[in-house]
Amino acid sequence: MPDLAVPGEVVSKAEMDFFMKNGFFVKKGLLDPLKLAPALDQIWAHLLERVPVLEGSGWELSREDSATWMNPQWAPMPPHPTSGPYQGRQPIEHMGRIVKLHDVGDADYLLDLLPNDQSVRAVAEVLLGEDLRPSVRMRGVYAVFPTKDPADPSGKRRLSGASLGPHTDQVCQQLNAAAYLDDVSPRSGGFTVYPGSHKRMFQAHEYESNWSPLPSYHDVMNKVVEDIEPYELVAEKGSVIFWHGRTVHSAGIHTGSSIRWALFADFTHNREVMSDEEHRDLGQFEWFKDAKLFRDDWPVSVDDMWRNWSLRKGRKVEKYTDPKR
Ligand SMILES: O=C(O)CCC(=O)C(=O)O
Ligand SMILES: [Fe+2]
Repeated sequence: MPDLAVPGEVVSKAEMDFFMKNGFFVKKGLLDPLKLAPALDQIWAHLLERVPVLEGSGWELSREDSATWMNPQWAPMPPHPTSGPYQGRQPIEHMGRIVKLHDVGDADYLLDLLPNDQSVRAVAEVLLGEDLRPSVRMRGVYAVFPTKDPADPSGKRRLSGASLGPHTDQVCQQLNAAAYLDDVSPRSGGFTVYPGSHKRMFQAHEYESNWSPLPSYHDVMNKVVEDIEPYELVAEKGSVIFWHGRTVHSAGIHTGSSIRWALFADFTHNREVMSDEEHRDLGQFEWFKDAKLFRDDWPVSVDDMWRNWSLRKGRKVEKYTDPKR
């Protein structure tokens, strides 16, 4: 995307307009490099120690030898727990090209790097509101490894990295952030969005933020994928992508040879939320996201999707009225 930043402004008018029109924008170099470099060292060490490798595969991952990054051979995933604190999702997911380190989502060094970093939080506050839920966890580190179909050494046909999986996320979606921990070049797994899809998907829900798809949801989604050209976010390390929670998105196509390292976080208004039990009853228990369902949410407004955002007319929303009133 064009660089619309204005020095000295947390979010420029042009950035805000771009975000409202397209449902996302990128802040380049937002992360503190002094926190970023040691964080990536720690993430690598954690991944090497904790993610199990397929026994007998002979594969050994090495940070120093990028040739070992291709076609990772992880051990089979155990089934996701059906009850308990990790219901629905193992703390680490390792499936082909994707590794999701949810287990580090509450680590201080990562909370300090992204959602609790002053510069990052300042952007979220200007967009969404000053009174945001304190960040105690993130989704975690999502790595996309390079893959190549061994049957086609030319690399033209890639097994798992060659297609997109457009979707929107569940639970409560207001403002989300993806931070690149290393440079992401074209066709290397960059987070991919469907510009403008947030407006259509917003209207395909009953409520503003809580997961509440209308019967039209799937048709609207199919139309988005048919009509809108996906936009792959290529950016250098330290860049942070902010996206509206209803924006259709996907992990990117990856026909390159590097690892796409990204950290994912959620921002929501600091309002009363449902209990874990209520989330379980609704089939919306996602322990690894800091995106709890609001106890009361506003019905979607047909004519003002930004009515509860601080970016609206440049005004900051500091206090929220009870939607029931
Ligand atoms: O890793 C990515 O780029 C996308 C991940 C994602 O969309 C998700 O897990 O919901
Ligand atoms: Fe997603």
